[in-house]
Amino acid sequence: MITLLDYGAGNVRSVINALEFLGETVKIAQNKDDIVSAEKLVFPGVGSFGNMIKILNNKNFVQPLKDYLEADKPFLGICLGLHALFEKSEESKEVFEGLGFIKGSVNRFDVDLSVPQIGWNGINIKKKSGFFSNFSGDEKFYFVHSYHVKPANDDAVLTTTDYGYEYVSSIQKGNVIATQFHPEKSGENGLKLLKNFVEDNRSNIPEISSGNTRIAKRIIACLDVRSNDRGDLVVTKGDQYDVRDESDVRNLGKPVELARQYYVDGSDEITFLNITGFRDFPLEDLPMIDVLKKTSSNVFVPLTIGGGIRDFTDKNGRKYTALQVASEYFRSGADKISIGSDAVLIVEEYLKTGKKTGKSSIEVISQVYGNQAVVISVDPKRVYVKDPNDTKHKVIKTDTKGPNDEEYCWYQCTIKGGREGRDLDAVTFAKACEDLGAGEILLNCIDKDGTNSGFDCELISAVKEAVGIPVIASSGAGCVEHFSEVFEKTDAEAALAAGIFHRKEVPVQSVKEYLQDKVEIRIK
Ligand code: 1PR
Repeated sequence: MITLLDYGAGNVRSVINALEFLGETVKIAQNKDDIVSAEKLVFPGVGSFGNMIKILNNKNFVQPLKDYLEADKPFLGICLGLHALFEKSEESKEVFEGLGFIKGSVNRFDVDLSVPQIGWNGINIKKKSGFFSNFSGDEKFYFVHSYHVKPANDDAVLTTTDYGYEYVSSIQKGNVIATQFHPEKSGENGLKLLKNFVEDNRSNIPEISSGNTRIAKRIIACLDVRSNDRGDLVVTKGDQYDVRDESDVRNLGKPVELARQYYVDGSDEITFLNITGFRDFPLEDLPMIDVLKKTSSNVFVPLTIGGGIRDFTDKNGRKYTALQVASEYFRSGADKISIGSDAVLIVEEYLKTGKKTGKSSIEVISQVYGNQAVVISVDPKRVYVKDPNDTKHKVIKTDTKGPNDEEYCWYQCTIKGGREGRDLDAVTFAKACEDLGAGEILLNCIDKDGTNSGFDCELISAVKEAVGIPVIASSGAGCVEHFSEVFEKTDAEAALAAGIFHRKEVPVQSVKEYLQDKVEIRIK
């Protein structure tokens, strides 16, 4: 039996799913006695350090946790569960004391790279440990964080990882282990790691290693989901956002089955977009929540879900907040939520007033769940102009001229699935979203969607240069070469595709095989 410490924020569902998948029984610690009597304790965490310590204090968990750690009983901390072991963190403005089990602090990344670090990175093993039984040390694990631990000495350092510089990515002190990366989201290797912890394996222990680790470019399969005319939830795919054939909505498969397939094929993440979410209300769309629950029970890479995340008043006058919708998604197994239309309206208001209200969905959800959990999905389309002075928007000089030989264009944000263009350009928009607390941009492009003609590298470069958070390039992938092109021509951290995967024209494995000796990627 594993006892799981759920302090009430973030996606503990993923950890429970992974442990149950391994055949374990998981008990949630409800009170301090559950911690005292635990045989093996897992402390997963997402969110912010200050919020976590506050909750641990309110629940009177701090002393029992300290006693548990001092007794050297088996403990696995994940992400914030690692940070909690240290004395303090730069993340909280107020001074909160951590558990102080390890001397040192938690510091923000001070790098010239995108922060948060999101993606699959490697490890250098600094201590021989049964935790890595049957590993070679070359594997990659899933990281998502803006802060990392800085122990006062090397005694407990189990692994290090490079992201701009070398930092500590896991620690071990006796039976207490904690990782910055997420085993529960690290595919088969992550499951193997959890198994080593659960079974206390100590065979085939890898040697101490050194070198530089590198973060992988991510390949993401995206499933646009909606109901067809018969009411079945299907994965669909449009051409420039038009998902209908003469008869019905295009049906390219079942969401849960396809997601599992892409996981097995090596997709680094899975994204679900409820493409009619702007019209319907997700909490009334229980099938979508069911899709998430079922998928997260056997897909162990990060899951993002978007569509309909906004404040909403139903026909009976009952009000729901965007945070409630997002929380339901997180509880059902999502690791990140993505906001589309609502983000455009929020940014318009923010640019008009120059003030953050602290109440928008982007701000509220990132405060509670951390900015790494908030993706902004934007649907821009090109507006061509003859002369840059013809518009107040940021223009680029383009190699793809407009219908009247225009050499300049700007990228107009749209809402409601591309149906409504707004007076806002995608570059300004992305920057404002970052200011408001978003952790990542999912950059679609209506002109390219479903065309198989390659990504819009001009758009991607323009947005990437404007923001310091990761950018996922999306729309237009038609062959394996398009993925190497987007990574060569732009600094995008990830590339997302839909149609070529659903139509089985190019499987995920082929993309990975092709990229293998060209860019850093994760091989399963
Ligand atoms: O506005 O918060 O409710 O969110 C709605 C979400 O649904 C947004 O993220 C929006 O991008 C998405 N969406 C709305 N309508 C459509 C549509 O297609 N009619 N799909 C839609 C967006 C675009 C991509 C697609 C890539 C790759 N899909 O995600 O998967 O373009 O396609 P490709 O590789 O086949 O070219 P809200």
